[in-house]
Amino acid sequence: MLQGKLITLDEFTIQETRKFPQATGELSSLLRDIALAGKVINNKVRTAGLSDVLGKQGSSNIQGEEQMKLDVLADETLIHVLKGSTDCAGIASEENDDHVSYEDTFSANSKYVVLFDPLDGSSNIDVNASIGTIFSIYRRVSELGKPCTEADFLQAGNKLMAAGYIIYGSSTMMVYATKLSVNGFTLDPSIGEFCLSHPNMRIPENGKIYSLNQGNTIKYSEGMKAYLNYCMESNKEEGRPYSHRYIGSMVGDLHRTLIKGGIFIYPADKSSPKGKLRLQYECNPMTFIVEAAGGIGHCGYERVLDVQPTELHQRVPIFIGSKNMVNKALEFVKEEVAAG
Ligand code: AHM
Ligand code: MG
Repeated sequence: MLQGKLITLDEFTIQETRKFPQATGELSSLLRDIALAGKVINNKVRTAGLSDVLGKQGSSNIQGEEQMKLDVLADETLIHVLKGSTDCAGIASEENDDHVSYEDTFSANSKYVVLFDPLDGSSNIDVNASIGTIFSIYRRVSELGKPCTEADFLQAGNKLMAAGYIIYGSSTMMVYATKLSVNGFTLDPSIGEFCLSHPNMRIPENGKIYSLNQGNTIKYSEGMKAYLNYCMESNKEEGRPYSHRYIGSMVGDLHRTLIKGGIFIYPADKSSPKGKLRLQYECNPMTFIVEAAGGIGHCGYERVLDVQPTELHQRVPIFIGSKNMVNKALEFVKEEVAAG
């Protein structure tokens, strides 16, 4: 905060835009629309126990995963708000089979597309634990004035313009990153605005927490098992074992990792040889944020942001977090990854 004065998300993005004389303000305007959708979703999440929005929807998404009612509500909210935006040519969502192209004149002339996981950590919805919305913004590669195409959504993460998440935790926060910086804004419910609370976030180079679904150990590779052993027992460098923390909500686990340092892993295993988490909706945006804050996101064989997507709902393994911890974990798995 500047001299105790509240800086809203809008004020902040406008100030940032002014640093670039050629900037048009479209990105700021798009962020405002995403923040609006976040506030609407937040409202549904905060009162979920009082309205009929807990529980299963009774349908499955493209990946065969059971949808929760709030997954669907959050998805519909983002699609609706971004359709009304003057700066979004189309969207792709973890919950939908294909991308959606907005075909009105404003949208067709918009230069950005947005990808999102509307409500990540769905298994936590009914137990009131942290969940989140993850978003990515790319400059489209298709011709302006025409509907956007699938190619706009199959860009590598290293082409991202901005990415962020909204965490519905003990407070609601929006964290968003450009290549230049990562900043966190806490929702002040009394004025309905996200206000700058965590300027210029940097992830510690080391941490003391590892985060993964340890119940899957039996399915892990030998390298992964050896790394787990390192975390639990033979971690002499720290003089004590690391602590294990796993919410099972990537946004919640990575928000903690960003602030306190640590490593979050969702590796490939025997039943999910490509890992579980989605490249475009989860791994790319979270890696973009973590790398802009000084950390690393890696698949074990390639930097996450350099993976060229070939399909919308592609999955990749991920090792992400504090630089030194991720590099250490990669030492354990790199030989078997190289051997295929
Ligand atoms: P979702 O997008 O359907 O909620 O799934 C993604 C979530 C991540 O937030 C979390 O890291 C992971 O799935 C947890 O999976 P698991 O229950 O296999 O540990
Ligand atoms: Mg998800």
